[in-house]
Amino acid sequence: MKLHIIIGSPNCRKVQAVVNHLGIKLATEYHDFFAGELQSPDYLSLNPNGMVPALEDGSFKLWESNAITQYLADKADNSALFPRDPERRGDIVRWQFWEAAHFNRWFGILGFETVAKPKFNLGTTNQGLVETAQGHLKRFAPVLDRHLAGRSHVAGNGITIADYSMIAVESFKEAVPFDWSPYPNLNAYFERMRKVDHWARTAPASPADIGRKPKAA
Ligand SMILES: N[C@@H](CCC(=O)N[C@@H](CS)C(=O)NCC(=O)O)C(=O)O
Repeated sequence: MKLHIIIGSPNCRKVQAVVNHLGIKLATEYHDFFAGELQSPDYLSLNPNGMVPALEDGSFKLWESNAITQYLADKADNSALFPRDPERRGDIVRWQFWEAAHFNRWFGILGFETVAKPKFNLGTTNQGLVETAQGHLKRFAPVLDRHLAGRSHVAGNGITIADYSMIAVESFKEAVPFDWSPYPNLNAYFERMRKVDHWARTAPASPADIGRKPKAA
């Protein structure tokens, strides 16, 4: 199997963390975002969206990070990370859809507009979009905060693929213009999860590596 990523990408990090957790050995192909490699005809034939992550397993090509986490956990037959029981599975899938459609959608946009754009010279921050993202995050953060009251993890009592999905944008949390102080359960959860070794190991060694190929590659 081969996983296509860019260094530091939140959606790649969630898949890399699952790979670490499962102990799977797979090849990793790094792409240079800034050199436009995700728009090359070769890469677009793998993922027509021109986005990472993407997985190749023989002739099977899979994109969408949450689908990849599910596929890898099932392939490794890891029923702790992604149980077969329909109720537990439904719970996990529900939170993966929720993070992608709501929470991390807007958290990610806020991070991109206010942190990534200025840092990597990717254009002018769209202030209207920033305000829209802040508004949506203010709606969805309390949902996660209330859900996490008295819980250690998003679904069930142990870590699942839903947790790695939920914390995908973790590295932007303190940098975005958003008041997280009303959400103590959410904050404590992020503090716990960011220390999980399988996750922590996916962080770029240096900010200068983000979006670029590793020096030795
Ligand atoms: N829904 C997709 C989103 C993937 C995504 O947004 N990837 C970003 C990196 S985190 C990307 O490739 N961006 C490149 C671009 O938008 O041109 C997934 O979960 O895989």
